[in-house]
Amino acid sequence: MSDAVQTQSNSKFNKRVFSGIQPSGGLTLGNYLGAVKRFVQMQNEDFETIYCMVDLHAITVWQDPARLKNNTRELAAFYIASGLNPEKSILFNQSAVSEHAELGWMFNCVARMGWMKRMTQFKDKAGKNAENASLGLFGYPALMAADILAYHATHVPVGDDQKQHLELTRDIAAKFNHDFGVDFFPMIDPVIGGPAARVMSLRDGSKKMSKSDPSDQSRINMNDDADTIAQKFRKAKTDQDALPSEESGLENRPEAKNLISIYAALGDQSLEDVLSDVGGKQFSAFKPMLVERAVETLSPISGEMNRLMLDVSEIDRLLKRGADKARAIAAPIVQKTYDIVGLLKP
Ligand code: AQP
Repeated sequence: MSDAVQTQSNSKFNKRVFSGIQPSGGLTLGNYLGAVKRFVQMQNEDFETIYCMVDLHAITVWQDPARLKNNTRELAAFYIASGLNPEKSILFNQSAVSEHAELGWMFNCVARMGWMKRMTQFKDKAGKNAENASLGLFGYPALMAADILAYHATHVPVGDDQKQHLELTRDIAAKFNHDFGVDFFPMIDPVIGGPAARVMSLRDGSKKMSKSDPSDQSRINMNDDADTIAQKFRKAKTDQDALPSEESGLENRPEAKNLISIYAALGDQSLEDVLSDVGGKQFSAFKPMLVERAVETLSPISGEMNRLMLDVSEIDRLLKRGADKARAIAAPIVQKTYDIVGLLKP
């Protein structure tokens, strides 16, 4: 679809942001820099913002039930501790608003098998055992499209790994609008970019930092203490050379690029600015600077998360209020979708 058509099609929609994170246990610096930091920025700009704990996505792989509940509350605490304000943003868990699952089903009937088969995340997550993966994991991107489009959201901030899923969301919206002859769902704008769009593993600069990586040394967890953060960065894989003064000098140096990118993102700097400061330094001099910046940012967040987790009934209360607000937006949109599709729903 051309940009002109896209703008015209979206002009009737309010500027509304939707995004989410799975409460599948363990939050990483990748989730913070790639997603939540941007969630906070957009909350403080000219957008209506809706942020979700996508628990229905989490159960596409096995979750221990008691832990899932705890992880959902912990993710809510992470959002709030990172700067999301429940008075400004709508914060809630996905399963509390049944419109997600309802629209997800309708989108299962719009999305094509061939589209789903091309999703690299399914291939990565299912691995060699795809026959044994859940049907939910395969259909995940259709539910993700429903999460976004149930709110007629226009902007979706995510890490780079979600780009393909957002393209599929646009495909689903376009096919739905075309098949039913309507201009009902917006063509979303992915909000991806900046130095931390893809934070890489500390052990292997070609792999994404991920909460499910078997090596805890590969990631900074949001609840790591200062000593652990220092020890992980000290041991992070690097090369022998000094840091370059220009971005072109980071080519074919994925580990160096990753550490510089993390440092830049933590300090809201561009790669260029950072390199003009640290170019020529050895890693032994740069890593302590990185540790200091990381601890300065992460320690207050993890301290506040721990404090919030002392009162889970307050978190539950906030989530319920968020779900009520979310439902008030999604319900009429999903009701109208039933009508467009021809389903009788009084
Ligand atoms: N390494 C990363 N760099 C940048 N952004 C990242 N995100 C995750 N990892 C990175 C972004 O965080 C948001 C929520 O991700 P998620 O937890 O719902 O799912 P995920 O992308 O599958 O994250 P993980 O850590 O890789 O989980 P597992 O290990 O369970 O698969 C998204 O916006 C994502 O881009």
